[in-house]
Amino acid sequence: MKSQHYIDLAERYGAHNYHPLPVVISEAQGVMVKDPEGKVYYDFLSAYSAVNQGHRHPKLIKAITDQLDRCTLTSRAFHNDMMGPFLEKLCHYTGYETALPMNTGAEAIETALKLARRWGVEKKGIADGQQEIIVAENNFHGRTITIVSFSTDPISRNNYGPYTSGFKIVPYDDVAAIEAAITPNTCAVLLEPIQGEAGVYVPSPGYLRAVYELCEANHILFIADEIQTGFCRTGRRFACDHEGVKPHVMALGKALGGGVIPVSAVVADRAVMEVFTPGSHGSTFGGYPLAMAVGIAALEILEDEQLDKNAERLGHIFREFVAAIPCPKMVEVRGKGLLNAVVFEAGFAAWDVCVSLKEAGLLAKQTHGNIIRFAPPLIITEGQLMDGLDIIARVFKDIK
Ligand code: IF1
Repeated sequence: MKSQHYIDLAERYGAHNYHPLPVVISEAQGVMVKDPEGKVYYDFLSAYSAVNQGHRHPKLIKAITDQLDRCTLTSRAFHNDMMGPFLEKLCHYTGYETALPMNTGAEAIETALKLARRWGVEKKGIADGQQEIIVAENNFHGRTITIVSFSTDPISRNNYGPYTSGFKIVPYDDVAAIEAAITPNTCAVLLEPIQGEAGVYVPSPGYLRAVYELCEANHILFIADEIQTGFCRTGRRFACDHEGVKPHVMALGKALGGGVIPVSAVVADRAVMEVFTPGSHGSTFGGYPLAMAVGIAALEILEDEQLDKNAERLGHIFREFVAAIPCPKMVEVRGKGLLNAVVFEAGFAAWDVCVSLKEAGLLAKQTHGNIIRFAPPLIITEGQLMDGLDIIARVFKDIK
């Protein structure tokens, strides 16, 4: 058993900071992945939405190999000929005036937080050290000390103190709670437009718009974490588009790297971004040519293949089909586009269902014990989706 060998090695030599499904992936193409024994699976997780374009999209593979042949890393001490074109492309795609490239999602969030705190001092007149940022309960924004400082999940947060201060935590999907938390020192509100880790929790219609308007009225930055929800995942370019909201700042990541390498960014208009001055922020790899080549191709694929439209259309089919499966333990099917979750009764072991799905040829991951998240690559065809849904139906019907 080759797979067991790889699992044993990871267990023996790795830190035990994850509890993965017992499956090993050694090859991948499009919506399919393969284990070392040659068994093929549908990937209905897409590396938590980092593989929206599908595994090893030919355009991405060409872009990265062409760039490998030219130049990989320069640092920001010098200019490179890929960053400008990438920034232009990202600004056009998102509708913002400026962008700042980083690598991982957590770095994009850290960048947005630093941007907001500086803006609070330099544009709003808050005393340095007094800036406050409002965040939501059950948020997930990454793993740095500062980000876990305002997590409400004890598993992510416990025993990492001393924690970074300056954050006010309010219930999600509650505009009045944000309003009540605002003080003259509030510089930003940071939210996921749909809470991913919380179990694909979609807020009430109008919530994002109301929060944005509240921020406008109080001279506060509305920062949207679109790292998971962005780049067509929810059926629009960005989840905030569903409410016609253009946040003051967006943090982006995951699919910006097309599942090839980590590429993240923060976008904002010049009046906000200009608080960053030379030396005040950066990263060795942020904006490196290899990442920029990948980022450009990742955006071109989203546009050329209209993956927002595909996600929107197939998302409806997914939710309608799953909701109709006879399965008494299933409580709710929710989501937007191809970011969906099936909620089972409290206390139900969704892990066991994920193991059964894996045996049947489809990979998905549970969250919070009783919820399974389904998020296939956005290049999935209707035929492939129906195939995956047949597997899901067979497994769900057998749940006792
Ligand atoms: C893990 C979850 C998903 C994110 C949002 C920022 C980041 C993430 C909205 C940070 C990252 C990942 C990280 C991964 C598991 C995963 C996850 F279940 F934990 F919540 F996707 F749903 N904002 N999410 O979802 O981005 O620094 O990782 O690039 O940490 O195990 P990153």
